[in-house]
Amino acid sequence: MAKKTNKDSSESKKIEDLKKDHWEMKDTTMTTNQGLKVNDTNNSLKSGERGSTLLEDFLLREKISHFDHERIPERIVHARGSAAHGYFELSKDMSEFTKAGIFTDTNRRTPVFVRFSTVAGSKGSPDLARDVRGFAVKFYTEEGTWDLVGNNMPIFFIQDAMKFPDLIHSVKPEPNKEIPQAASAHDTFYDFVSLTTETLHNHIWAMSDRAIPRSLRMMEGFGIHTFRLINDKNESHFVKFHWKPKLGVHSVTWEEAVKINGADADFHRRDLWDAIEAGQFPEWELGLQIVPEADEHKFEFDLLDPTKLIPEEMVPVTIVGKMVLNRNPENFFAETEQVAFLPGHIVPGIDFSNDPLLQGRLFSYRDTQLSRLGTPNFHQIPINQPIVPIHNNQRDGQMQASIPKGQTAYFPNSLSGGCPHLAKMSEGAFHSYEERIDAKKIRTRSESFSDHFSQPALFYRSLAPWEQEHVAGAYTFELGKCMHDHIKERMLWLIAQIDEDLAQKVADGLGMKVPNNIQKPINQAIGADADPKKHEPGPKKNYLDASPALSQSNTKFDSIATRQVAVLLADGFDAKSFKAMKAMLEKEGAMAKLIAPHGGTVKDSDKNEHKVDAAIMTTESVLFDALYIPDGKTSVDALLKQAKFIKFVNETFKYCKAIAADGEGERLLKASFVKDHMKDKAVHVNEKPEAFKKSMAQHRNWDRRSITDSVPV
Ligand code: HDE
Repeated sequence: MAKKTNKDSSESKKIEDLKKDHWEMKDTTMTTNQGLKVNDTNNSLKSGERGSTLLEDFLLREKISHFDHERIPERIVHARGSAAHGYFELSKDMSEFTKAGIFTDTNRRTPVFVRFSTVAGSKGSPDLARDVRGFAVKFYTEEGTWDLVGNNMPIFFIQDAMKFPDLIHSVKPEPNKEIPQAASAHDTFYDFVSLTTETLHNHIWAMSDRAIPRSLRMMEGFGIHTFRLINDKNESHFVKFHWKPKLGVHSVTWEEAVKINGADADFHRRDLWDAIEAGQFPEWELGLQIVPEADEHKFEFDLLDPTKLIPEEMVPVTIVGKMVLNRNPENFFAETEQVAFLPGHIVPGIDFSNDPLLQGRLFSYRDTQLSRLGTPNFHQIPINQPIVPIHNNQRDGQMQASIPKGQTAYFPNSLSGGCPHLAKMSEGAFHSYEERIDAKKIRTRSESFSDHFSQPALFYRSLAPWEQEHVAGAYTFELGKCMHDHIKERMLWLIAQIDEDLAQKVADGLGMKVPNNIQKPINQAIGADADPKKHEPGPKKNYLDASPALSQSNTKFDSIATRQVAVLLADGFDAKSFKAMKAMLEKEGAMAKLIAPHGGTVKDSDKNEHKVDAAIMTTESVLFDALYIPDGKTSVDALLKQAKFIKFVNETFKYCKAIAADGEGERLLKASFVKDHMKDKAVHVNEKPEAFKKSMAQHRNWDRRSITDSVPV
């Protein structure tokens, strides 16, 4: 049993640990890396005022040479990321299932560092790519570091680690022309997907709104694989990990995503940073789905197959604690770039399952850090150091940053009194779960992994009509970007195995027919001598009509906290109506952002000055959640003079967001597409701020979507 700890001191342990490595600019004098004081960092040493630069100039050489080596290789996947510090706090003692201190000690706050990422794009790619999001959590526990390296979707594209390079090579830019960047909409990806039917479940999730989150703070996270929990009697239960965001799961539309990428390529990164700086700390609950070992074979799918989820309606998610992110990193490179997550970092009480994807990951992550960070000593980088001391006989290597003392570096020894000595399990040592194994050594895929259509169909059936339309739109867009008809036909045939109506909609959009006697794209994830019939995905099964937990229409709609409201105004806007709206927004934790014809300040009707957050030419409506136009004749007259304000209104309406106007503000609505839709339930003219709040909390008014195609923006 882990020792009980004090909440506040345990939370700050990693922060204190990192402080040892901080340094400040304040009150410092410039020096070289050797501590020599520098008196000119602007001019190189020359032979005469206009003469050649001297090789002797060690100040120039040190500065330029360091700069020359400032970059390290970007991550081969998940290169684009943003991270934050915080803590995890347990609310429910889970010692019945696990001996892990993090799940048994409700007095503890475990420090965490969390990195979110897109998968396919390069480090500088835009945030709103249609992609899976990485959701990697490093828990600095009292028993050593535990990394839960997950994604924002509960399943993965492939079943065996052996396929990972193929998957990633197919989605990355095509190797001859290095196009397209951060996009799956191209031939090689669909060539691979259509020949590898196990990808279809994760693929349909990637076509859903989950792949274009409104915010990193508004997405779920999943450990994906089935893991094990081990209690102090050494009993094992299977477990899946779920992160549930406090603000609910919300997304933008694809058209918005495309525009956001142009207007603010750092949209998600900025949103995470700003929320934390504003004290609006992102928060998730951690839930566990626990399955007793005895129930392993009770499901229609294999628990070891990472392309399958366990519907929450079949095994409920037990909430055991919460995670809060309350501090931005001090330095992007030192922390966010150099952090190294390894699924192989576990602690006593948690263990692996035989999921063949997880097993391969246990190798890959350490391997990749060796070339990315350049040394086996990457655990010594401050962000990667555990909060507990390390003692072993590993020595040397590039960038050894500690100075191990003493004569010995081997075990057993007597010269150092046998130290570091071994720990017993009763002292908290790790001991692998003693799983019984009696099997042939064999290179194959289990036949229990062969059902590839049932869960994509369950997912699609569980979505609300507006979500289904977005999925159809996404397939149509992506396949529309492919050049080869035979690839599109194979995809249409496969989509029809998931849902015929969906396939028909996509085919209509592509101007093609759903093929019915195509040569079946047999599952090719088998060896050359294997019997394809044994691995062919059978027709979809229906073991659950719908799983409401999969639909974003069943998420939380109870808050407008952290939502960004564009307030369109100019000099002379009405102080009273603005004040009432602003008071409501502030009370609810939403942000009013003033957008005016120019930067600087604007004056209200009482001659008070207000700081403008953005001049209209520097911003776009897609960066906001809702729109408000206060009363005031001169203000609205000024807005009407710039067509971009009308575009702003049209676009806000098109993407189904809430709109409010007071008094003269109505004139701007009447000058826009909204004029014929003033009765829309999320358009509020001269109503109480509370009404606007209710519409905003709904995230979008999807009832509007039948008319939005005709909005001309
Ligand atoms: Fe990863 N993955 N992955 N992955 N992955 C990496 O490790 C890999 C997989 C995930 O913010 C790499 O440090 C293989 C599943 C995240 O730093 C690399 C396989 C899941 C991150 C790697 C998978 C993930 C990575 C690249 C198939 C969700 C970013 C850089 C067996 C459960 C972590 C790095 C961060 C990063 C390999 C599949 C999540 C190359 C071989 C499934 C969130 O090691």
